[in-house]
Amino acid sequence: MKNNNNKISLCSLIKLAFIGLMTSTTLNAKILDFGPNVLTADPSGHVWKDGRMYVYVSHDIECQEDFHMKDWLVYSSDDLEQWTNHGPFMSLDDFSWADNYAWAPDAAYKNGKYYAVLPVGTGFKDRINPEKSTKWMGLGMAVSDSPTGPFKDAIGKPLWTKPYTNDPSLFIDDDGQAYLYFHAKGYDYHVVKMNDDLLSVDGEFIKMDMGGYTPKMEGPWVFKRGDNYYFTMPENNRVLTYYMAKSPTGPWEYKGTFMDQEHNANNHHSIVQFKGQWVLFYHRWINVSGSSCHKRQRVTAMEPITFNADGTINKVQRTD
Ligand code: FUB
Repeated sequence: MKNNNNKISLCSLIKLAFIGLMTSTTLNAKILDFGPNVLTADPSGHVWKDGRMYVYVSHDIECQEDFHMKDWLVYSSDDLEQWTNHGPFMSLDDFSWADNYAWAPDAAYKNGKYYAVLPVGTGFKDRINPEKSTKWMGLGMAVSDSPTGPFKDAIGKPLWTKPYTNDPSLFIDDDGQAYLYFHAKGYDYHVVKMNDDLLSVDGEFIKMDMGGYTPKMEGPWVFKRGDNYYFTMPENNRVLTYYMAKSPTGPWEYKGTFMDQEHNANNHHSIVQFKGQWVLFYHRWINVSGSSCHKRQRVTAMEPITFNADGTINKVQRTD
């Protein structure tokens, strides 16, 4: 009996050491060098079947007064050190029904095709007199044979027109079922199932049980690790917080903050596993060297992210 116990504890120790090795932090946290004066935000990281990391980003304009962006960029890497610039994978010109607000992209791979879900809009947001605003946003669905494009607007119209929607997160579960989470005033914390073609929705919006806590948010990101599902978000658009659940539609249990806010400015992130290491992509607001702009601008950054034995996320400190 004693011997058996000893064996078990030795086994456990070896297992723990192995898990420790598997989860050890080798990633260098950094601001990603996407080339001189390239300003990017809202990173959506994905590892596709070739094993490379692809990061789809919004493309900020130098010293922009508002978020009137025009196109999206994609970068890829085999080591998270050297990044290949694949250029814009789509722009507003590719949508006949939208002419502004090329905002936070997401992407998915299904049935041999790559999909991009892209928030775009029309009209004007009057920040001084909001009642005069005419701005509207919806989700475009684009498809390509390659992860880097060219992508084509696959339905020639928004996925839906009401509610006004942006910041999509497209999650595909192990059984192939796709779920679309998004930011939409009055519809945050809803999810909709996608049909197998990823170009149409299957059923109604599902209002999720968030355990009674539904603060203002945008930019949700959903992922799965082991048998835990994570619904993560910039709470109040700034602090990265999360919920956990045993199903992609909840019920969700709020777990708190994993990254504090910086400069009282928005954040937008994604979390993805790459070669055994979990990675947090997010954006920072910094004074960009070589730029003539005298205010902080957005750049994509990454940090390693680690988990406790119970699946909870350890708090991430921004690396200077
Ligand atoms: O980049 C435009 C908007 O700013 C995004 O959609 C939000 O998540 C925020 O990052």
